[in-house]
Amino acid sequence: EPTKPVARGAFIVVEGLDRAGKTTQVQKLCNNLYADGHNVKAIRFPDRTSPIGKMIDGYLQRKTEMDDHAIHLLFSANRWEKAAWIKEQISKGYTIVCDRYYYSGMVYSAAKHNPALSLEWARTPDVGLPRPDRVVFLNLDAEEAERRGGYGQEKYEKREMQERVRELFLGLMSKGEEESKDMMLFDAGDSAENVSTAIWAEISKVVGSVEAGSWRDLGS
Ligand code: Z5A
Repeated sequence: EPTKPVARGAFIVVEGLDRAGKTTQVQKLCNNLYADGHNVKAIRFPDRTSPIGKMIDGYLQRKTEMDDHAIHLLFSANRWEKAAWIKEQISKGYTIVCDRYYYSGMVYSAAKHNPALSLEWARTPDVGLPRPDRVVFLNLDAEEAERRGGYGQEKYEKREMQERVRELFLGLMSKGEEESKDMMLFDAGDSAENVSTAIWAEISKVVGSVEAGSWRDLGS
């Protein structure tokens, strides 16, 4: 159980392209939060361990084919199966740091250029999920991403797809809706240490406000 009484924990999402350093930064942020005395838990989407997650994993590894809408709904279901747990942990005072969320869900599906699958359609199944207190968006150009070890073998790991995803992410930030208000852009091309310092400067304030009860309610 958490050690110090707080209004609630914060819900922080880290988003970005393949190789932008999400895993690296989630780890560093959790370490900083922990060292600063906060109760913290890290999660990631897709969560490949659940039955739905295993279907997603098979698709990403090109072992199975799926209709674009069907796989989109599985990614969303994979978040819904964790939603009650996220709320419960936050209400107990744990700050959750989450590697990818519905922002990835929207932009990766919309980047497929399937005319029957718009960004608006892609948002719909995730409506009602816990809204993050802050979304850290790690911005990196495609060339730099490629320099970081090249793309792997998974479904979306191609340059053209990554460039469309990046444009759609940046588009989300300028839409003036809920998503854009929550997102904050960080230059992921800097050293991992500098990126981590910049993220900490912002997120430590957010978590402090949330714990003190002076942030909005979760989900509102
Ligand atoms: N997807 C979707 O379509 N719909 C959804 O709803 C969701 C996801 C949730 C799998 O995601 C795919 O699912 C993904 C989106 C789609 N497809 N793509 N592309 P995933 O999260 O499981 O996998 P990933 O995005 O490919 O994660 P990753 O490869 O582990 O990337 P990362 O976490 O951003 O990077 P990293 O592991 O921290 O760092 C990558 C390398 O760069 C590593 O060698 C580091 O040491 C290095 N690195 C990190 N930071 C730096 C800096 N600052 N400088 C230099 N080098 C660095």
